[in-house]
Parts: sequence; C-alpha cells; structure tokens
Amino acid sequence: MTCKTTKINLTAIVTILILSLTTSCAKQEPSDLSSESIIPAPLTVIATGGYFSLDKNTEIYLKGESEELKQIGQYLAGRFRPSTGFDIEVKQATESEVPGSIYLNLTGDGTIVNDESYNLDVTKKTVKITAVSPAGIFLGIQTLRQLLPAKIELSTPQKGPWRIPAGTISDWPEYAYRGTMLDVSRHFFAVEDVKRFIDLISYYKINFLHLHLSDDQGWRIEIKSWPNLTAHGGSTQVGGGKGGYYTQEQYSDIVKYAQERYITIVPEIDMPGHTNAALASYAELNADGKARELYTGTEVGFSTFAAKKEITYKFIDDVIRELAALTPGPYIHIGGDESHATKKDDYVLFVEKVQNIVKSHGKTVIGWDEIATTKLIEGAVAQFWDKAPNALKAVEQGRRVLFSPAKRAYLDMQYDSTTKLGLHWAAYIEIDNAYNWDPATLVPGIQKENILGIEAALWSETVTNMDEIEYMVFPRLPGIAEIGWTPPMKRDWNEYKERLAMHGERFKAMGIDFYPSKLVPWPDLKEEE
Ligand code: NGO
Repeated sequence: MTCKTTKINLTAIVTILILSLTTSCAKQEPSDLSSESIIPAPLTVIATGGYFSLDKNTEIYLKGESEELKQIGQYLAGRFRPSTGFDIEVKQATESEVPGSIYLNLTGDGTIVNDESYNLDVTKKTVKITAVSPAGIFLGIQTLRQLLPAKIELSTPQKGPWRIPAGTISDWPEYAYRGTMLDVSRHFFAVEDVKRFIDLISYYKINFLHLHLSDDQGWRIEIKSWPNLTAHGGSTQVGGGKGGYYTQEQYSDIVKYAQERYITIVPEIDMPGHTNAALASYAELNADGKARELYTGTEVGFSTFAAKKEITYKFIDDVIRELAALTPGPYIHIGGDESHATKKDDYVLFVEKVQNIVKSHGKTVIGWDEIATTKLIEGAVAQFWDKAPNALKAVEQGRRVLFSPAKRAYLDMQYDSTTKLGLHWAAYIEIDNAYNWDPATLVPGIQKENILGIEAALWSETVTNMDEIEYMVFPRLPGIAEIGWTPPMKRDWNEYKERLAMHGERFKAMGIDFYPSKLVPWPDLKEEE
C-alpha cells in the first residue's frame, strides 16, 4: 500500500516535472509580441513573429546629437549589465546599420504624437526605439525591459537566452500627469529609499513624484532662512522616532535622480493646517505667539498658521522662494487640506495670498480639493481626494483637476480587513477596485479635458520602512499607472489581472515586497537564485 502510493506519487512528480520543463522552455521562445504582459498596456501592438536576440555582441547605437540621449544609452546599458553580464557599449550611430544592435533614435519618424510618444520596432536584426524627445526614448526603454525575461531585473549574472519578440509598438499616454505621492513627513524616508522608489515607479511610466514635505509631525526640507524648521521641526516623527530631513543638497540630488528618469518632483508644503512642526519651531507663526509642542500622534485638523499676521506671509515667501529655486518642475503644492482650525474667512484670505506667492516665484500652484472653495488663480490645479463638489468648483472656475480619489487611489488604504498596515477610513482597496475606474467618468460634470491626470498617494502614518512602502504600493500602482497611460477602451480588469500576474516574477526579481492578492492568478513564484 505504502509502496503503491509512493509509485503513483513518483509518476505524478515526473509528469509534473516534464510538463513544467516543457512550459518553461516554451516560455523562452517568445514569438508573439501581442501576447506579452506590458503594463501599462501600449496603444498599438503588431506582432510579426520571431525574435531579436540580445547577446554579448549587442551594442547600443544613438541617432541624434544629445547629451541626454547619451545618458539614456548608458542607463539602458547599466540596466542590462548585471543580469546579462554583457558589457554593452554605447556608440554614436553611423550610416550603415549594425545587425544585432539596439538603436535609440531621437529623430522622430513623422508618426510621433508628443514628447512622451515612442515607437518600438523589433526585428530579428535590430531593436529601434524612436521618439522626438529623450522622455519618449526613456519610456520606450521601460517597455523594452518588460519584453525581456523577468530575470533581466536581477542584479547577479543569469543565463540567457535574452530574446525579444518581434513586432511594432506605437505608444503614447492618455494623461500628461501620472503621479505618485510619498508622505515623508509622518515617517521620514532616507534619500536611498526615495531613489529606489523613483526607480520602481519609473518602470510603470509614472512621470511625477509629489513629495509631502511637511505636516504636523515633521518638516523635512532644509530652509536656510528658517533653520529651526528642520533642526527642531524635523527632529521627530509619528511614534516618536528620530525623524530626519533632506539638506538642500540631498534634495537636489533626489530631484536630479528623478529628472534622469523623466520624473518631475512636485514639492508640497502643507498649509495653513497640518503645520504643527513649523508652529513648534517658530513661536511667531502662532496667532498667540507661543510655540507649540512637537507632535508624534496621527490626529489631523488641529493646527493652523496665523492667517492675519504679516510674518506668516514673509515666512511663506521665504520658504517658497527657496523651494522654487530647488524645483526645475512647474508645480509647487500648497496643501490646503483639512484646515479645521482655520476660520473660513482666514482660509480664503490665506489660500488666495499664498497662490500669488507661488505665482510670484514662477511656479504653478496645486492644492488639495478644499482650495477650490476659494478663488483660484489662472492655471491653479485642485487635487481631488475627498469631495467631488470641491473638484466641480475648480472646473466651474475653469481650472483643472488632478485625480486622487481616496476610495480608489490612496495607497495607504488597506487591501481588506486583514491587512495589518494602513488605514481604512476611505475604503478597503483591493487590486480590482484600484484598477476598475476611469477619471473621466468618475465625477459627473468632470470630463477628460478638465483633468490634468491621476496620482496615487501613499500617506505614511503606519508605513515606516521601504518594505512597508513596497507592500502598500505594489501591486496597486501598476494599475493606477495604466489608468493614467492607457485609454479606457483598452482596459479590462479580467485581461489586466493576467498581465499583472506575469509581473509577479518581475517584482521578485526587483526585490519588491508586494501584496500577493488572491484576485490575481500569480504563477508559482519560485525563490530567485
Ligand atoms: C487625508 C489627509 C492626510 C492623511 C490621509 C490618510 C489628505 C489630503 N489629508 O488626505 O493628512 O494622511 O488622509 O489617508
């Protein structure tokens, strides 16, 4: 009896082994570009059969004179080097085409739609990414990475083959703004963590990173004219840990790192509420002239700048001036949410004045949806997180809306009632809920032309380190990225979940600590060597 069972089990095991070997061999023969799992889904994909092989002779050729293009070439070579072990050279292209090479063509080909569009042409002989701007080339590279086996993302040498299915992809985004927000105030995250975060989000073609740099619990950006903001106001965080802050040099390093990945940093100084860290650092910013105690809890809505004091605006002007000088991007975010301790008249006065301060430093203002209850200056953007009527007020004023509805796009919301990290005041957000919506139809009265884009926000009351960041962000972010990139007609949850499943191996290869949702048919994810 025992013997028989063992025999049957052995036969079963051998059959499974053979089956899994044949399927994994089949997986190594990519020949149908149209069945590849690319996230966000590209606009058009035409498969031509066969594949290109990346091997030790592959070189990267650049067409177009541009320093940025050279940097992108190096970036691409750098991405492929650790896992392939190939020392891929980056060279300027000549007239004759070198078979077996990757071409980055900053020349356009007459079909390119905008700065973020790219064409990717793969034949047996060459791979070509064509765009009119370096951003387009960079985005095309993200697609290319996803066409190689997941192990391309590992940091140790792997065996090939490195095959890319042949065909043509022609692609551009639905929305110009595809963002993520990271709250570095409630818990502080070191420069290295932010850089890793930037690398991970760029893989999904996210192009804006909003940094929530100040809140009741901590001020995280050095302001040279008001040094106590960080010396005192940055010295703690939720739970009483030691907090931290970015020097201007470190911050500029983050900005540059992001720029090199075609991500624009949007800095936020939250005000007039959510300002306890500043109010603890400078007594004069309080209406009663008394400094507040540092705060390490998670309540909201108790702090406010003194809207009627002149010093408040001198302070804000200094802060925005220094921040604008560190910000190559167009936007500065002024918060404006949950100012429950500010009288309504004061709030209106304050937001109207601060919008003009931002403008005077050459930047475009963004604020949470509450700012739409005041008169918005031209170009101002309201970030819809909570109240649709506020978002509508912005549209009525002829302003655009950035979509971050808490019920769908808050990455700090728990997946379900068993999730240990996170909050659930807005909703439990499973992977399907995060994916299955369209900003252009979510709020009646707000259409695509009123929408700047979409942003997924990670608040960090409960999130304390990189692993926890990754667990809350993945795998919801790829879905939100697809909402921002791919037109609604081309999006379907049932098809998406299959593609997402194939990214499990990529998450693993990148060392991402993701939430293995039961709604997604993940393949068996083996431990990486
Ligand atoms: C709200 C609040 C934040 C919280 C977050 C938690 C906005 C815009 N203000 O979103 O202070 O951290 O919820 O989910």
